[in-house]
Amino acid sequence: MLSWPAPLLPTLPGTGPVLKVHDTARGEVVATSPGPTARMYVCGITPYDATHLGHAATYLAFDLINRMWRDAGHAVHYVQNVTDIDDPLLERADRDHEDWIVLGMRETALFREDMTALRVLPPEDYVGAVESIPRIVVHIEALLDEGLAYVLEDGTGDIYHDVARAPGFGGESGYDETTMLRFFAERGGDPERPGKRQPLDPMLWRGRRPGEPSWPGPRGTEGRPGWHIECATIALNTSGMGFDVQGGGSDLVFPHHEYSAVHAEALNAMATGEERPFARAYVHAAMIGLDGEKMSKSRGNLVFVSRLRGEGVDPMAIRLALLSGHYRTDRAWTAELLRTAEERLATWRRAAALDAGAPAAPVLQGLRERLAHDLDSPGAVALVDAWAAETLAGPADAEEEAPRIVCDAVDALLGVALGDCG
Ligand code: 5CA
Ligand code: ZN
Repeated sequence: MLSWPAPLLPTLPGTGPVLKVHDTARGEVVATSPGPTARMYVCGITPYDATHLGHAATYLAFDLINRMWRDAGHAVHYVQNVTDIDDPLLERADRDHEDWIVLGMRETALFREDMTALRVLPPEDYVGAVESIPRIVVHIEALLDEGLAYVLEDGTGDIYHDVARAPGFGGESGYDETTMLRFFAERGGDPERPGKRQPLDPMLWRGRRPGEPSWPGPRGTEGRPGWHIECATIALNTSGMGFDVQGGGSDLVFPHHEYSAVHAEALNAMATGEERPFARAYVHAAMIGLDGEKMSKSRGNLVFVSRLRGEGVDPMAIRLALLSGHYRTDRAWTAELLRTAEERLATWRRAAALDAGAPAAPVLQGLRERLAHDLDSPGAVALVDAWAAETLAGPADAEEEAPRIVCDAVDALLGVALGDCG
């Protein structure tokens, strides 16, 4: 699939520090240790509606990781998927008497525009589920051949992964069975379905149903892929095993990331005889809410990035509003949050436009330190606030420096472009 255009990324003096992030599997903040090319896979949208501020917040968190690795001298291979076939897409298209392909293409195009406006660095590989079906089928056939997957004997042609036999199941979320069963039922799983070997077995392939689109499937059947095998396959084919960060919102901790990992680990063990973890760290962004509830398409309590843009809101203010909270804190979107961000952006811009300001080098160093420590963006924002206040208050003194380094640091590390800089 087509990705989106990259924003200019200023090069900063020196090199950034080692990035530490919270890994869900280990339950603690850990140092990332990428090779020359850092590898990241982040779960992309299901394009049946426009990008809301919850999606945006999640992609901004991973954009900070991307920027920090680049600042530390790594190349970054960033992969994101598009779940361009799944139940919600078909249900929405049906409701609106629309072609599901047209719906998906339109919302994906809008997402690209929103990401571009928010200055999110684009993925090197932007990959759809539909275009990946032949590779997904190869993987499901391999699991069937090995006896790790089974066809349900109810005539539907649905295929499941026998997770009880999968090494490492539970390793990503660390949840006990009761918790798993609860989340599985809440988030698209079917623990009660008769004929499964275990309630927690996830669907790999859904046999053809009347009125639903279908593609050639495993062993000459027809149907469409399950959700978790989609991400396992796309990640394996683009990033390989043991990539540095698997990312998404905290609603993906279980079942999605657990099963993506378990599918991929089983496939890798079959192919190589080795047991290796799918990802080196599983990083999850907290949920953005509105009026006390998680912002979600199914609840309909959404604030869309594109609507705010349409109202003339500066995307840099949206970015700043979302980054003024920490990525691991569930938080609410409010009109007040946006107003504060707009004022803050105006203040930063006023300071940056001056010919001289408070010392800049400590701001660069401080931003690097704050962000390296589990993406402390609120701490980073506070540092720039202090610099701007000092600069605007200033009578000139001997220590004054041109704001250029601050502008570049805010742009390269926080992704906030300040425009004309002194
Ligand atoms: N296509 C799948 C992932 S493979 C999916 O979850 N799509 S989504 O459109 O529902 O969500 C896209 C991304 O936004 C996911 O990483 C999800 O965890 C995240 N997300 C969804 N709602 C919120 C929210 N309210 N706050 C923060 N992140 C959210
Ligand atoms: Zn995914």
